[in-house]
Amino acid sequence: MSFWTELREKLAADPQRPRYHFLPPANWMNDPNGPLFWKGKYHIFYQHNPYAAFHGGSTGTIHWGHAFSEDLVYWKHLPVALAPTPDGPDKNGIFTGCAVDNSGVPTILYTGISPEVQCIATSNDDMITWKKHDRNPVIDSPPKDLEVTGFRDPCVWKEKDDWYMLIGSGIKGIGGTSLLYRSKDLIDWEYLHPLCIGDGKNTGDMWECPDFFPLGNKHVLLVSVWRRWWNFYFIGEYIDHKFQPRVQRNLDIGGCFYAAKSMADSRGRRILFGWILEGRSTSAQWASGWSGVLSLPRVLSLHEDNTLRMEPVTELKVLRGKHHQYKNLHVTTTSSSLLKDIQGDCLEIIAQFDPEDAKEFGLKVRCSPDGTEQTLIFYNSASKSLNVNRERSSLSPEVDRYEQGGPFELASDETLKLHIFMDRSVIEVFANAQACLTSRIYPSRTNSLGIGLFARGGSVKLKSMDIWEMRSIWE
Ligand code: DQQ
Repeated sequence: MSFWTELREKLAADPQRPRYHFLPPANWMNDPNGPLFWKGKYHIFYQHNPYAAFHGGSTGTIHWGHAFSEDLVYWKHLPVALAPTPDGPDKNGIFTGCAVDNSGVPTILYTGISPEVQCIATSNDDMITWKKHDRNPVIDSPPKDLEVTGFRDPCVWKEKDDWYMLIGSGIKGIGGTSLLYRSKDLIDWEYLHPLCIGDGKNTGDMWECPDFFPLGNKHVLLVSVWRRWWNFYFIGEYIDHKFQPRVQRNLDIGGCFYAAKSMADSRGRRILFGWILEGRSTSAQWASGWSGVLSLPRVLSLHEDNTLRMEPVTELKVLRGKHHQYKNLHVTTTSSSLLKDIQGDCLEIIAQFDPEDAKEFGLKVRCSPDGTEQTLIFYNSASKSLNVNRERSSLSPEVDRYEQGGPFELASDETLKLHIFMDRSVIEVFANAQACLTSRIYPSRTNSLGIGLFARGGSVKLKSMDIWEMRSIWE
């Protein structure tokens, strides 16, 4: 059997590999790159090592993988879009960037390394093959008068006749920033100024993967904080090419969601994707032959309090199979049994709780019958936080066990709606469309499939719970 056939069979049989989240045919992926709605199709590129399940740093391993979808649910793989050119400015790797429609010419702007320089490539066959520009790199160094912590991940948009570009960066000793450039033709760029500068202590000293777009009557800046694995979003006013952030929040409180990037589609929606990181050792990733998953597409809109509303795209409903429903259950400290007629590792769950006096309440998922494996997804009313407890998620020594979560506050008398997508090792939670929490678990027992409800320090009422068994996107 050939190496690739053997790998494909191994991946198909892997019980941890998600079935309805996009991921490459094999090996490594990290950041989503250059999402673009082009001729009725959603295109997504991604950081990809096609040869093994590790990143490889600046050793020339990182390419741009490519796929498209007609509905944001079912994806088709396309050939690798960009590979390092030996002796070119990207010989050590094709890092993150964006894609734009330049009057009918799909154009990618990306970072070549090392050193970090900005490059451009175009396609004249509807994005199947790409030609790198002869004048690469189009920006060969950071602004001379700045001492920067990094210089990568261009994000480009058009205003009237001018193109604007943000480059992820940081000013040494001050904090993360996004550097703003302007161009008439995407080739010759003039440096303007930092769009805004963070405070290093709170928001980190290097902002990777900036993403900047209008939403309602505001603008949103997304940044990924280098080495901290957090994405912040800032909402504020964009006036005279300066951005004044008014609101700052964590885009995902789980800790397994990074390098978020968005696109606008023909329905006027702003759709967000992120890289779902692994929660297992690097040796476990190498041995499995795959690493990294794309998040489900999230629709962003502006909440009345100027924070983000985040919801899964409604197209995902086509994946719903068998339906189970529960209503009006009173959950107390002693109700610990698992639900009888439902179990699974690929489920969509919508649970609505009316909090009573419980200090903590929520769901237990991926439970083995004897409880040796189980994962808790819960609200803590004392610390006002949403969390995933992975202490007993797996018997394997190779996985992360620490709790994940962060601030999320219910108003008094507010119902908690947890919209949960479980896809084998992936958990994505949307709470009241206001907070998202992405986590990873790797149960080791084949019978860790049970679901239950729990309350601690009081009781809670489950108003309703709908569960669907989810189909695979690849069959
Ligand atoms: N990943 C890319 C960089 C980016 C980082 C390299 C963020 O371009 O800054 O794979 O995860």
